Amino acid sequence: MNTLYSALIAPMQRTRVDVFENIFLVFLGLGTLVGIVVVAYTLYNAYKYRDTGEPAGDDEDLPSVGELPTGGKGGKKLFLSFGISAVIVISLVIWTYGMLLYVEGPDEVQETTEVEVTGEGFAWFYEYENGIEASGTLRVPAGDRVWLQVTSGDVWHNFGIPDQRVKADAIPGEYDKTWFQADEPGKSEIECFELCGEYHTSMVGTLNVMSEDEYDQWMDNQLTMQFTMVDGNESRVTEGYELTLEHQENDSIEDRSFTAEEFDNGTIEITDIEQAGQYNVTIESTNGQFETVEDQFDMTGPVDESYTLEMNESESNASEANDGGEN
Ligand SMILES: [Cu+2]
Repeated sequence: MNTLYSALIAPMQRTRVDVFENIFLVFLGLGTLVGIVVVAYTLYNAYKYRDTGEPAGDDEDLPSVGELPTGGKGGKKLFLSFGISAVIVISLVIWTYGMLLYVEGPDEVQETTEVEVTGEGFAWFYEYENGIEASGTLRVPAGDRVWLQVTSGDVWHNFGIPDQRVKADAIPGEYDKTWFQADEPGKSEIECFELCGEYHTSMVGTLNVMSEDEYDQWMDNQLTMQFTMVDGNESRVTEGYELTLEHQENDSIEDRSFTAEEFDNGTIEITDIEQAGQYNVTIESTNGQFETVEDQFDMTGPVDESYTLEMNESESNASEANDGGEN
Protein backbone atom coordinates (compact mmCIF):
# COMPACT_ATOMS: atom_id res chain seq x y z
CA MET A 1 0.00 0.00 0.00
CA ASN A 2 2.82 2.31 0.89
CA THR A 3 4.59 1.72 -2.41
CA LEU A 4 1.35 2.23 -4.30
CA TYR A 5 0.85 5.40 -2.34
CA SER A 6 4.30 6.75 -3.08
CA ALA A 7 4.05 5.74 -6.73
CA LEU A 8 0.61 7.12 -7.48
CA ILE A 9 -0.12 9.87 -5.04
CA ALA A 10 3.05 11.26 -3.51
CA PRO A 11 4.59 12.64 -6.73
CA MET A 12 1.49 14.72 -7.33
CA GLN A 13 1.46 16.24 -3.90
CA ARG A 14 3.30 19.36 -3.27
CA THR A 15 0.85 22.13 -2.95
CA ARG A 16 -2.92 22.33 -2.79
CA VAL A 17 -2.82 23.77 -6.28
CA ASP A 18 -0.95 20.67 -7.55
CA VAL A 19 -3.45 18.33 -5.90
CA PHE A 20 -6.55 20.01 -7.29
CA GLU A 21 -4.96 20.50 -10.68
CA ASN A 22 -4.14 16.80 -10.86
CA ILE A 23 -7.63 15.77 -9.83
CA PHE A 24 -9.06 18.10 -12.45
CA LEU A 25 -6.74 16.83 -15.19
CA VAL A 26 -7.34 13.15 -14.41
CA PHE A 27 -11.12 13.61 -14.43
CA LEU A 28 -10.95 15.71 -17.58
CA GLY A 29 -8.72 13.17 -19.32
CA LEU A 30 -10.78 10.13 -18.36
CA GLY A 31 -14.05 11.90 -19.13
CA THR A 32 -12.78 12.87 -22.55
CA LEU A 33 -11.51 9.35 -23.23
CA VAL A 34 -14.80 7.71 -22.23
CA GLY A 35 -16.72 10.30 -24.25
CA ILE A 36 -14.63 9.61 -27.35
CA VAL A 37 -15.09 5.82 -27.02
CA VAL A 38 -18.87 6.09 -26.52
CA VAL A 39 -19.43 8.59 -29.33
CA ALA A 40 -17.13 6.68 -31.71
CA TYR A 41 -18.83 3.37 -30.99
CA THR A 42 -22.26 4.95 -31.48
CA LEU A 43 -21.20 6.47 -34.80
CA TYR A 44 -19.66 3.16 -35.88
CA ASN A 45 -22.90 1.29 -35.21
CA ALA A 46 -25.02 4.01 -36.78
CA TYR A 47 -22.92 3.66 -39.92
CA LYS A 48 -22.80 -0.12 -39.84
CA TYR A 49 -26.54 -0.52 -39.49
CA ARG A 50 -27.47 2.42 -41.70
CA ASP A 51 -30.42 2.17 -44.03
CA THR A 52 -28.96 1.23 -47.41
CA GLY A 53 -32.29 0.85 -49.10
CA GLU A 54 -31.62 -2.91 -49.48
CA PRO A 55 -33.96 -5.29 -47.71
CA ALA A 56 -32.17 -6.96 -44.78
CA GLY A 57 -34.09 -10.12 -45.56
CA ASP A 58 -31.55 -12.91 -45.31
CA ASP A 59 -29.91 -11.80 -42.02
CA GLU A 60 -30.85 -14.71 -39.76
CA ASP A 61 -30.08 -12.89 -36.51
CA LEU A 62 -32.67 -10.24 -37.22
CA PRO A 63 -35.60 -10.62 -34.83
CA SER A 64 -39.07 -10.43 -36.22
CA VAL A 65 -41.72 -8.30 -34.56
CA GLY A 66 -42.65 -9.67 -31.12
CA GLU A 67 -39.57 -11.90 -30.82
CA LEU A 68 -36.90 -11.32 -28.13
CA PRO A 69 -33.48 -10.68 -29.62
CA THR A 70 -31.02 -13.54 -29.28
CA GLY A 71 -27.29 -13.90 -29.88
CA GLY A 72 -26.05 -11.70 -27.02
CA LYS A 73 -23.10 -14.11 -26.59
CA GLY A 74 -24.01 -14.89 -22.96
CA GLY A 75 -23.97 -11.24 -21.87
CA LYS A 76 -20.26 -10.94 -22.57
CA LYS A 77 -20.46 -7.39 -23.84
CA LEU A 78 -22.62 -6.32 -20.94
CA PHE A 79 -20.22 -7.92 -18.46
CA LEU A 80 -17.24 -6.32 -20.11
CA SER A 81 -18.68 -2.81 -20.13
CA PHE A 82 -19.87 -3.08 -16.54
CA GLY A 83 -16.52 -4.49 -15.49
CA ILE A 84 -14.48 -1.77 -17.14
CA SER A 85 -16.77 0.96 -15.76
CA ALA A 86 -16.53 -0.48 -12.25
CA VAL A 87 -12.74 -0.66 -12.39
CA ILE A 88 -12.51 2.94 -13.60
CA VAL A 89 -14.98 4.31 -11.06
CA ILE A 90 -13.56 2.43 -8.07
CA SER A 91 -9.97 3.38 -8.92
CA LEU A 92 -11.00 7.00 -9.31
CA VAL A 93 -12.76 7.01 -5.95
CA ILE A 94 -9.75 5.49 -4.16
CA TRP A 95 -7.24 7.74 -5.86
CA THR A 96 -9.28 10.91 -5.29
CA TYR A 97 -9.86 9.92 -1.68
CA GLY A 98 -6.11 9.51 -1.20
CA MET A 99 -5.44 12.91 -2.72
CA LEU A 100 -8.05 14.57 -0.52
CA LEU A 101 -6.71 12.84 2.59
CA TYR A 102 -3.41 14.47 1.77
CA VAL A 103 -5.11 17.87 1.49
CA GLU A 104 -6.69 17.30 4.91
CA GLY A 105 -3.47 16.28 6.61
CA PRO A 106 -0.27 16.53 4.63
CA ASP A 107 2.96 15.03 5.96
CA GLU A 108 4.91 17.17 8.32
CA VAL A 109 7.54 18.83 6.25
CA GLN A 110 10.33 21.35 6.17
CA GLU A 111 9.65 24.94 7.13
CA THR A 112 6.24 26.03 8.29
CA THR A 113 4.78 29.43 8.99
CA GLU A 114 1.75 29.73 11.24
CA VAL A 115 -0.71 32.58 11.04
CA GLU A 116 -3.94 33.18 12.89
CA VAL A 117 -6.51 34.78 10.59
CA THR A 118 -9.45 36.70 12.02
CA GLY A 119 -12.30 38.08 9.96
CA GLU A 120 -13.95 41.02 11.64
CA GLY A 121 -15.81 44.14 10.63
CA PHE A 122 -15.34 43.40 6.94
CA ALA A 123 -11.55 43.08 7.08
CA TRP A 124 -8.96 40.35 7.59
CA PHE A 125 -6.46 40.44 10.43
CA TYR A 126 -3.37 38.28 10.74
CA GLU A 127 -1.27 37.37 13.73
CA TYR A 128 2.03 35.58 13.29
CA GLU A 129 3.52 33.13 15.78
CA ASN A 130 5.91 35.74 17.11
CA GLY A 131 3.04 38.12 17.92
CA ILE A 132 3.45 40.42 14.94
CA GLU A 133 0.10 41.55 13.56
CA ALA A 134 -1.03 42.83 10.18
CA SER A 135 -4.24 43.44 8.33
CA GLY A 136 -5.28 43.38 4.70
CA THR A 137 -2.09 41.97 3.23
CA LEU A 138 -0.98 38.51 4.28
CA ARG A 139 2.76 38.17 3.73
CA VAL A 140 4.26 34.72 3.57
CA PRO A 141 7.59 33.28 2.44
CA ALA A 142 7.66 31.37 -0.85
CA GLY A 143 8.19 27.63 -0.50
CA ASP A 144 7.06 27.42 3.11
CA ARG A 145 4.02 25.50 4.13
CA VAL A 146 1.71 28.08 5.64
CA TRP A 147 -0.74 26.87 8.28
CA LEU A 148 -3.73 29.09 8.92
CA GLN A 149 -5.99 29.08 11.96
CA VAL A 150 -9.09 30.86 10.75
CA THR A 151 -11.64 32.41 13.05
CA SER A 152 -14.00 35.37 13.27
CA GLY A 153 -14.45 38.20 15.72
CA ASP A 154 -18.06 38.89 14.87
CA VAL A 155 -20.25 37.04 12.35
CA TRP A 156 -19.62 34.12 10.02
CA HIS A 157 -17.15 34.82 7.26
CA ASN A 158 -15.25 32.58 4.90
CA PHE A 159 -11.57 33.11 4.17
CA GLY A 160 -10.64 32.29 0.61
CA ILE A 161 -7.57 32.54 -1.60
CA PRO A 162 -8.79 31.19 -4.96
CA ASP A 163 -5.28 31.09 -6.49
CA GLN A 164 -4.12 28.80 -3.69
CA ARG A 165 -7.33 26.75 -3.54
CA VAL A 166 -7.84 27.86 0.05
CA LYS A 167 -11.26 28.26 1.57
CA ALA A 168 -11.96 28.09 5.29
CA ASP A 169 -14.93 29.00 7.45
CA ALA A 170 -14.36 31.88 9.84
CA ILE A 171 -16.72 31.28 12.74
CA PRO A 172 -16.62 33.07 16.11
CA GLY A 173 -15.20 30.79 18.82
CA GLU A 174 -13.98 28.19 16.36
CA TYR A 175 -10.70 27.63 14.59
CA ASP A 176 -10.67 26.16 11.12
CA LYS A 177 -7.22 24.87 10.29
CA THR A 178 -6.03 24.90 6.71
CA TRP A 179 -2.81 25.26 4.78
CA PHE A 180 -1.29 26.22 1.50
CA GLN A 181 2.13 26.41 -0.05
CA ALA A 182 3.07 28.97 -2.66
CA ASP A 183 6.33 28.21 -4.44
CA GLU A 184 6.56 31.35 -6.54
CA PRO A 185 6.61 34.93 -5.23
CA GLY A 186 3.66 37.01 -6.36
CA LYS A 187 0.39 38.52 -5.29
CA SER A 188 -3.10 37.08 -5.33
CA GLU A 189 -6.46 38.07 -4.04
CA ILE A 190 -8.06 37.18 -0.73
CA GLU A 191 -11.84 37.32 -0.56
CA CYS A 192 -14.68 36.64 1.83
CA PHE A 193 -16.93 33.85 0.54
CA GLU A 194 -19.73 34.11 3.08
CA LEU A 195 -22.36 36.78 2.64
CA CYS A 196 -21.59 38.51 5.92
CA GLY A 197 -23.20 41.92 5.75
CA GLU A 198 -23.30 45.30 4.15
CA TYR A 199 -19.64 45.49 3.16
CA HIS A 200 -19.15 41.83 2.31
CA THR A 201 -17.95 42.64 -1.20
CA SER A 202 -15.24 44.95 0.09
CA MET A 203 -13.95 42.31 2.50
CA VAL A 204 -10.90 41.62 0.40
CA GLY A 205 -7.19 41.37 1.01
CA THR A 206 -3.96 40.50 -0.74
CA LEU A 207 -1.76 37.48 -0.41
CA ASN A 208 1.81 38.60 -0.92
CA VAL A 209 4.15 35.66 -1.42
CA MET A 210 7.65 37.02 -0.90
CA SER A 211 11.02 35.49 -1.53
CA GLU A 212 12.54 34.07 1.63
CA ASP A 213 14.98 37.00 1.92
CA GLU A 214 12.38 39.68 1.35
CA TYR A 215 10.09 38.07 3.88
CA ASP A 216 12.83 37.85 6.51
CA GLN A 217 13.67 41.48 5.85
CA TRP A 218 10.04 42.49 6.29
CA MET A 219 9.70 40.46 9.47
CA ASP A 220 12.92 41.92 10.88
CA ASN A 221 11.53 45.40 10.24
CA GLN A 222 8.39 44.45 12.14
CA LEU A 223 10.49 43.20 15.04
CA THR A 224 12.27 46.49 15.57
CA MET A 225 12.10 48.82 18.53
CA GLN A 226 13.27 52.39 18.62
CA PHE A 227 13.50 54.44 21.79
CA THR A 228 14.32 58.09 22.10
CA MET A 229 15.15 59.90 25.32
CA VAL A 230 14.31 63.57 25.61
CA ASP A 231 14.23 66.01 28.47
CA GLY A 232 11.54 68.50 29.40
CA ASN A 233 12.66 70.79 26.57
CA GLU A 234 12.43 68.06 23.93
CA SER A 235 16.24 67.97 23.66
CA ARG A 236 17.92 64.59 23.36
CA VAL A 237 19.35 63.14 26.54
CA THR A 238 22.59 61.34 25.82
CA GLU A 239 23.88 60.15 29.17
CA GLY A 240 23.06 58.99 32.64
CA TYR A 241 20.41 56.31 32.15
CA GLU A 242 19.87 52.64 31.55
CA LEU A 243 16.91 51.13 29.72
CA THR A 244 15.67 47.66 30.63
CA LEU A 245 13.31 45.61 28.47
CA GLU A 246 11.31 42.78 29.95
CA HIS A 247 8.86 40.51 28.15
CA GLN A 248 5.74 40.15 30.27
CA GLU A 249 4.47 36.72 29.19
CA ASN A 250 7.53 34.82 28.07
CA ASP A 251 9.98 34.10 30.87
CA SER A 252 12.41 32.39 28.54
CA ILE A 253 13.19 35.75 26.98
CA GLU A 254 15.90 37.29 29.10
CA ASP A 255 15.61 40.86 30.24
CA ARG A 256 17.86 43.14 28.25
CA SER A 257 19.51 46.35 29.32
CA PHE A 258 20.98 49.18 27.29
CA THR A 259 23.08 51.92 28.76
CA ALA A 260 23.16 55.50 27.50
CA GLU A 261 26.48 54.75 25.77
CA GLU A 262 24.74 52.30 23.49
CA PHE A 263 22.32 55.01 22.39
CA ASP A 264 23.17 57.20 19.44
CA ASN A 265 22.36 60.80 20.29
CA GLY A 266 19.62 59.68 22.65
CA THR A 267 18.14 57.14 20.25
CA ILE A 268 18.58 53.43 20.07
CA GLU A 269 17.27 51.00 17.48
CA ILE A 270 17.01 47.40 18.61
CA THR A 271 16.73 45.11 15.61
CA ASP A 272 17.25 41.66 17.06
CA ILE A 273 13.91 41.24 18.82
CA GLU A 274 12.63 37.67 18.56
CA GLN A 275 9.18 37.97 20.01
CA ALA A 276 6.50 40.66 19.91
CA GLY A 277 3.85 40.97 22.63
CA GLN A 278 3.63 42.70 25.99
CA TYR A 279 6.80 44.41 27.14
CA ASN A 280 7.71 46.34 30.27
CA VAL A 281 10.26 49.05 29.85
CA THR A 282 12.10 50.70 32.71
CA ILE A 283 14.46 53.64 32.38
CA GLU A 284 16.55 54.25 35.42
CA SER A 285 18.91 57.09 36.05
CA THR A 286 22.47 55.94 36.64
CA ASN A 287 23.52 59.22 38.21
CA GLY A 288 20.37 60.03 40.17
CA GLN A 289 19.52 62.93 37.91
CA PHE A 290 16.23 61.62 36.46
CA GLU A 291 13.06 60.09 37.76
CA THR A 292 12.66 56.41 36.92
CA VAL A 293 10.33 55.91 33.95
CA GLU A 294 8.17 52.79 33.77
CA ASP A 295 6.03 51.94 30.80
CA GLN A 296 4.48 48.97 29.10
CA PHE A 297 3.39 48.43 25.55
CA ASP A 298 1.97 45.73 23.34
CA MET A 299 4.29 45.18 20.42
CA THR A 300 2.42 44.08 17.29
CA GLY A 301 4.68 45.81 14.79
CA PRO A 302 7.61 48.23 14.79
CA VAL A 303 7.82 50.16 18.04
CA ASP A 304 8.88 53.79 18.14
CA GLU A 305 8.64 55.31 21.60
CA SER A 306 9.88 58.58 22.97
CA TYR A 307 10.34 59.04 26.72
CA THR A 308 10.69 62.24 28.61
CA LEU A 309 13.17 62.06 31.45
CA GLU A 310 12.04 64.36 34.25
CA MET A 311 14.74 66.03 36.31
CA ASN A 312 14.89 64.66 39.80
CA GLU A 313 14.55 67.99 41.62
CA SER A 314 13.52 66.94 45.12
CA GLU A 315 12.49 63.81 46.96
CA SER A 316 9.04 65.24 47.72
CA ASN A 317 7.61 65.18 44.19
CA ALA A 318 9.45 62.03 43.12
CA SER A 319 6.52 59.72 43.67
CA GLU A 320 4.02 61.59 41.56
CA ALA A 321 6.21 62.16 38.56
CA ASN A 322 7.42 58.69 37.77
CA ASP A 323 5.11 58.06 34.84
CA GLY A 324 7.17 59.24 31.94
CA GLY A 325 5.96 60.64 28.69
CA GLU A 326 4.80 58.19 26.18
CA ASN A 327 3.98 58.44 22.56
CU1 LIG B 1 -17.11 38.44 5.46
